Amino acid sequence: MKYSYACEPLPYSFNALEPYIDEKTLNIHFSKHYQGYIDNLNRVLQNAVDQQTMTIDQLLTHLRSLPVSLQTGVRNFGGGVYNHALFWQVMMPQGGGRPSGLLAERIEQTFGAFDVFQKQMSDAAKTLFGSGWAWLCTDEHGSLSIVQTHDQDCPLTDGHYPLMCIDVWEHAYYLHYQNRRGDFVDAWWHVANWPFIQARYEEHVK
Ligand code: MN3
Repeated sequence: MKYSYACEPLPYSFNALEPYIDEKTLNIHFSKHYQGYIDNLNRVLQNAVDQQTMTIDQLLTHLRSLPVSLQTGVRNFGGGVYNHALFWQVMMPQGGGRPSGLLAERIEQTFGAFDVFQKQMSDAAKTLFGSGWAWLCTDEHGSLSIVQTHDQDCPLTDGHYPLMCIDVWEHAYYLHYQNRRGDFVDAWWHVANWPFIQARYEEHVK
């Protein structure tokens, strides 16, 4: 993804993730919140000719080397664009279950068992104070780690490559789950897109 940014179509319909994520929430999340991050990032970069040729990955990876006047805008809105673009992809209708292949092996090696990983990732999402994200990340060696970020901060900025993420801003769940973030996180696993996440891992480590 690169300037000028555009809202690519969601790969499923707004009601496709029900009952786990309701149609109204997904519609507003995508059409209003995500579109807002895109519009704001375009505005931040409208006169930044050098940064317009960088990909969103490059902008976030090299955030601290950008002109100071751009850093807050790219951090908040660029993070919002990248994080959500990944979030839409790590979910699918009739998702859930467990990963297989190399990622499954690595999860078992790292965490002991899939269930242990799932519990730790869920805990990261449930315990994050305020607004932010829980992530499964990897690095250049293929090591796995669970990471929390606040607001729209992106793991790329701290050298982690994100494989999957759970958005725990209230806008991701409040209409349906109200204050019950834990119920949303537990339900989220039913829409996990393991084929995509596995392929992303294998692509990164090859
Ligand atoms: Mn969100």
